[in-house]
Amino acid sequence: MKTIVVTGGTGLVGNAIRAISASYADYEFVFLSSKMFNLASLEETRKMFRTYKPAIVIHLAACVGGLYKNMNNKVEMLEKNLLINFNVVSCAHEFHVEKLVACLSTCIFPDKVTYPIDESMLHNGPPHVSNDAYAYAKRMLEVHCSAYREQFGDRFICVTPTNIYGPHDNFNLEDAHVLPALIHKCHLAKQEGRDFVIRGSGKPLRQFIYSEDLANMIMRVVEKGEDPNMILSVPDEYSIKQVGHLIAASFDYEDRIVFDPSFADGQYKKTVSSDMWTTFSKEDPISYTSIQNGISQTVAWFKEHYAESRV
Ligand code: NAP
Ligand code: GFB
Repeated sequence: MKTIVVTGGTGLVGNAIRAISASYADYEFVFLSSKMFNLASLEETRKMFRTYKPAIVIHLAACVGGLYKNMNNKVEMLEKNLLINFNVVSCAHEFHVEKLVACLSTCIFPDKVTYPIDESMLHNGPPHVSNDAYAYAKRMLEVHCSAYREQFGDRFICVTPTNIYGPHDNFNLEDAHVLPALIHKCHLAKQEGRDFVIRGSGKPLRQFIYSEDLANMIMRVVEKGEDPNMILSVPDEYSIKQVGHLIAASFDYEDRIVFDPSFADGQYKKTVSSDMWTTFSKEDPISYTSIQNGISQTVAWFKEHYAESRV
């Protein structure tokens, strides 16, 4: 039986892979946390590879956050991610890993671009200024994987998800991505009978993928994918305002929804194409969870796990 090590196994995406792992009986899964091994340390990363000798690595571990965490912590977003990625990729080669699937993000594509964005456009210009530190660290991860592929023939490939949401997310009001942040805010507004405040204009557009759908897509790529990089997204795009109203509906919140333009909007949109995935999965396409369904499942999880979740 082959061992799959999932770095970042205790996060939003890691827990989604754990939730579906029982249906992949040919593999033994190991889900890592930073408390088990700090992958920003080369020594600890080597120790991890020596301990598990993985055949396959799904590399999710990263310093992650929403727009405001990215804008206010650029040094940490750059340095931690450069260190973690350098250690994992170089050790994957040193320990003869058969396949590495590393995770990028659609926010790393150029800001000035023709839409929809596709995989070939990755290095065609600077990313949006709000997350450039994180974006360049992720671009170097793609370059690093590509260098090992070209020089040694290693099967090191990348996937590029769009905005992800679901159970086990980070719901911290400052650091979270928009969807979990608004779920937390609406919960508090409902409890305390206050306005539900959405930051910015509410106009920007995003594509949101439910974590468990993404987990199934990543496992497909682990089993059958060989493309250097593949975007993993959903066709539909929603404004922040629309998402705010869907969340309010999930809480039966009927009071005032207000927008605070004193906060940044970030990138207006980063619309991506799913053509490569559609071709790759045409024999057995996956069905996506609707955003209404995904939000209500995430709200239900949040209410049940509020005490122990990241808030
Ligand atoms: P997350 O919920 O914040 O989880 C991050 C994971 O990385 C946790 O398991 C954490 O371990 C681990 N980690 C952080 N620093 C580490 C270190 N120094 N050493 C070892 N492990 C460390 O992140 P996520 O949202 O699941 O993101 C997973 C991947 O998807 C990331 O590569 C991210 O860039 C990418 N992505 C995310 C989104 C999104 O919307 N969330 C969108 C596109 C791409 P602890 O639990 O111990 O802290
Ligand atoms: O998910 P998010 O934080 O990041 O979404 P990005 C930001 C959008 O949501 C902006 C609006 O237009 C914000 O104005 N928004 C409204 C809020 N209220 C809130 C709130 O309370 N919290 C947050 N966070 N946003 C990220 C990148 O970009 O995309 C990351 O910075 C990562 O690196 C992630 O790649 C997937 O979608 O703008």
